[in-house]
Amino acid sequence: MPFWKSLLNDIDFYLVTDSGLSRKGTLSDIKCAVAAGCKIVQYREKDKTTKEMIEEAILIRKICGDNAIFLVNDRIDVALAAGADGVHIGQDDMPIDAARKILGENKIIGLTVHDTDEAIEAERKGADYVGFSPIFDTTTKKDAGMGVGPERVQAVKTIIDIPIVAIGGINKDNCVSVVENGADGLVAISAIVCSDDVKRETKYFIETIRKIKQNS
Ligand code: 3NM
Repeated sequence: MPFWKSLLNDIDFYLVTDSGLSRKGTLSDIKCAVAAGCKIVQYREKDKTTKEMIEEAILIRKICGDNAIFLVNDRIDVALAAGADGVHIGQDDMPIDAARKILGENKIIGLTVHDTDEAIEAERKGADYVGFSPIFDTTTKKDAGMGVGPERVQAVKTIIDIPIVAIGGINKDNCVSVVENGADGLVAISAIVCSDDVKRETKYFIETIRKIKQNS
């Protein structure tokens, strides 16, 4: 069984990288987040060449080791070249069935969904988890649209069995409501990479999520 199966079923905090927003650099962010206990990292890079991405992804693979799941946003080629554990894809990227053909059964495919119909379809087509978005307004992804609010997580959570992580505008002030509404995990970019202490902020999210889950 791949090491990531148990990590994915016990998900809490999930870091997505952003080299444009990062204060200390993507590799530093990942090192600090993994040291704080982050168990899933998605390398999301829009401005680098394929060669640069593969070189960086190989380093990320080493940092994550068997302690954190390592996914690549969108780029199946980069994921395979670097030995990543899988990919995260959007509704307009390569369809899941095509991605599965390339990646095989032992890699993770996560899909962004915006409503219950897309979530049902994602599960039916074999996604390993869904990223439900955007929960709150965000400036990190310009075309994300308006936040739908944390209450909408409940509707998605009740109709699918695969894990659901929530993304979009999540920060320390609003994260509790998202978990209380049923998110298995929380994803944040700016709340982590814009901070001057990635380790501290990551720990805060992990502990907060765990506490809410324990009490529910
Ligand atoms: N995808 P932050 S929102 C990468 O709605 C991404 O699909 C989104 O960044 C979507 O935590 C988003 O800084 C950015 O708001 C999330």
